[in-house]
Amino acid sequence: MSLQCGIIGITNVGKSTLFNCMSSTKVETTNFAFSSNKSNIGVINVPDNRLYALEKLQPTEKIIPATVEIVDIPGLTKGANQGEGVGNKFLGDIRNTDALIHVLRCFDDENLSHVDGSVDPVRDIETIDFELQVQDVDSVEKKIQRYQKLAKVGDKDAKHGIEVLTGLKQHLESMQNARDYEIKDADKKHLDDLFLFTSKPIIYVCNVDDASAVNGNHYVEKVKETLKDQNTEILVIAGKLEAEIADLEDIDDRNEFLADAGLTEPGVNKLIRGAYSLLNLMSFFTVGPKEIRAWTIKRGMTAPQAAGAIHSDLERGFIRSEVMKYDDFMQLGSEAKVKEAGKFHVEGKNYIVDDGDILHIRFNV
Ligand SMILES: Nc1nc2c(ncn2[C@@H]2O[C@H](COP(=O)(O)OP(=O)(O)OP(=O)(O)O)[C@@H](O)[C@H]2O)c(=O)[nH]1
Ligand SMILES: [Mg+2]
Repeated sequence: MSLQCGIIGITNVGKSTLFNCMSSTKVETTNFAFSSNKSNIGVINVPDNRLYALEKLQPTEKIIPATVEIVDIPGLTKGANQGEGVGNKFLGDIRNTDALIHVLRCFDDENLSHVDGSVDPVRDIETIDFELQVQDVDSVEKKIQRYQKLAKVGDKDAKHGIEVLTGLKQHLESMQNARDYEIKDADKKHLDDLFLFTSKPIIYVCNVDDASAVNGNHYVEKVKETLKDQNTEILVIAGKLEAEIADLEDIDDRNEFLADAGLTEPGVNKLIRGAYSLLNLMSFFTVGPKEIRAWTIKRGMTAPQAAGAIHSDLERGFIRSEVMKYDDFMQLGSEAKVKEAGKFHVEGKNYIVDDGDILHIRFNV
């Protein structure tokens, strides 16, 4: 399942720094604007404490977490839509992603200049949004033109499509994002093939100074105020601090460092889980003495489709799936106890898998 979440933002706001906290492949971070000149993909483990809790009940040889692909994309700048900075080239990389993490500089640092002269995350949101909205208006206009040709020869669906898209165009031109455009489900088909930038689900990350890791700062307050009516999540992460923590080899050192900063887990863990869920992904588990493993599926997938995530043979030859809920297993302590309590289920082809289900697939090929 290669869905990707892209990290976007102005140059020098800490995108690569955050990427490095998540990924074991490291990329260069520098003080220079536009230091990244290509996008980098990281296959990143999704932190899930349930795997370690399961291991306490079922000792195992190895634990294999789910993964998610995150792409570190070089910074955009004003005029990217006209080829300014390194911008244009990377709009294509953003287009290819399925969800976005928008990093905002919310820290002061005299030694690190901001390309637009001052630290102002609200202006930065507007700058990036504008670049993406301009692209989206362009896509929408092109589709309206195609519909106009069809409407001329009497296509009613196209006529209605023009109304929907014209509304969307006005919405974009008033500097709003497609994801906040209210639209009937039946009308979504007019937008679906456009892959608009501003309709991608998004998380904002306020990259703050160490002291603001827990409670944020005045920049974060402004960001929250600006985004209050938008359909999005906002995370506060102290990027530089987290990079130092991620560099520590020893787990006890890391925990001590985190505790000193007032954190119970790295902020990037929340970010990775957020990206996973933004992509509409979730995990089911297989549990045994050889391995305990989290498998990735899209929300709403059936048991045979989930079986297919393990191996295509399991989907093809699917007979049934034995299902235990994670919470039942943890509470009751063993498969036998789950059975005794009548909570062990045998499910067929139409079963929709839940996040955290422990599955055993029966198949025959
Ligand atoms: N003080 C401070 N500096 C930071 C923080 N996060 C990143 N930096 C510094 O900011 C500079 C730029 O960071 P990068 O991660 O390379 O920025 P980027 O957003 O990837 O930049 P481009 O790739 O050029 O778009 C580096 O010198 C980082 O050490 C932070 O939270 N606080
Ligand atoms: Mg970078």
